[in-house]
Amino acid sequence: MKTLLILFVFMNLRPGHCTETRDQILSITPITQEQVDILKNVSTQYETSLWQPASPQYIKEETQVHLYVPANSSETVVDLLEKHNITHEVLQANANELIEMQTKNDSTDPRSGATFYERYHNLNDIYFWIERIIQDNPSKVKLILIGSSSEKRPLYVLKLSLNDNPGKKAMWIDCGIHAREWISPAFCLWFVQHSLSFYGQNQDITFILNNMDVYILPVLNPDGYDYTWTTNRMWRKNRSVSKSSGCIGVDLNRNFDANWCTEGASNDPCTEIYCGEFPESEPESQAVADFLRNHKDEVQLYFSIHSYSQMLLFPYSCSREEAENHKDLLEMTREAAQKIRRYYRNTYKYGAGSKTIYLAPGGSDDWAYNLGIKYSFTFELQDVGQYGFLLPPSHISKACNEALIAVKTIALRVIEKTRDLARQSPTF
Ligand code: 0X9
Ligand code: ZN
Repeated sequence: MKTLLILFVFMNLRPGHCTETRDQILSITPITQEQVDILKNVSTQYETSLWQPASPQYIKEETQVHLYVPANSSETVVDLLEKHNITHEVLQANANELIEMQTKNDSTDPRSGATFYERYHNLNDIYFWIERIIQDNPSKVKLILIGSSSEKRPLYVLKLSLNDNPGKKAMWIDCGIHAREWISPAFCLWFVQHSLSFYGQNQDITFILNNMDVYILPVLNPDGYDYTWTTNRMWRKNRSVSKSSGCIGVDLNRNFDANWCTEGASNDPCTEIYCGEFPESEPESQAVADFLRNHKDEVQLYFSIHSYSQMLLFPYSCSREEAENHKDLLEMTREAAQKIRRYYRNTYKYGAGSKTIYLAPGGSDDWAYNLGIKYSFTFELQDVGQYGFLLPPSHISKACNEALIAVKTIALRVIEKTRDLARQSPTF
């Protein structure tokens, strides 16, 4: 009986003998240029979604590629890789299950001890959350409507102002510029909750909020985010319709006016890194740029939250040039990465974007930097690819705490530095 049972289990586990093939996440490492070309081809010609890098143009030899392969193309894709001897391994054999886990809002499940902030939320729930935060904290949080998306959804910024110290500066945090990076909006919610709960309790957050207001945009790309909940979990761009091609979406992190649409972006509307018709052609990027232009004397510190790959990046990504305060930025991210390692035993890379990840022009961090916000960062949160964009809800708390300690470390340093500067400048 036991032998029969083992035989039965074995037969059902044999590749190609599964009752049902599921969506998979593959990690593929091309070695030769020929393999690179084949892989570029596979990722564009077959129904797949390239996770890492963001576009086939960045695929290079001896660098891991993460590819989401839907069940219906998995046999063809794997056969092609095998035929050309391209090294690959399965990171996730059942991505559908991961998607289900992320969307199941198990507040009704009594076994789940997860709090609101340890779950992912759809756009409507986030709008409701914003409303509730404002109602519950009328003296601490203000709601600012900075514009609307291309499908006319509101773009709300929360202003946290917990203290009325005169001449207070501010930091900006945006989340969800890329639709599929769900841990990012989760972080914005986490940050607000942490600030409101621990102001007056935790020394660092109290000091930061005594010296800075915080502007938080929880979902910069609401149309894209909503689309990942309703239709395509792998969507990256916004949802504006290109007149010329009929293809949909602009990569909002290629649409800012920082070496716009040069190497590392594409003018093809059908690609994932389409830069748009002109800089700030999209209502979402324009709203952010307008707001920051109007608050540039106040905002000293800029954060844009992405995933995945565990990196703390700073300008420039739009060129190989070094930022004028490169040393300061490097030191700040080094310290933040060290804190993450010490407190959470996790490794984050850090450095200028163009050298640490890839050349990618038109990004919000570089644009904000050039506007005069000299402390400008992009964080890529967890993980490094095991789950990628499908990071399970049980990982939210650790991922957010890591990002939180990095934000706090950098904010404290910025306050310290700008205070020194203020002391140095002559008083009349
Ligand atoms: O390519 C991007 O926009 C970011 N990586 S992601 O995988 N989340 O898409 C990196 C952004 C780094 N900064 C700039 N390119 N300015
Ligand atoms: Zn991103």
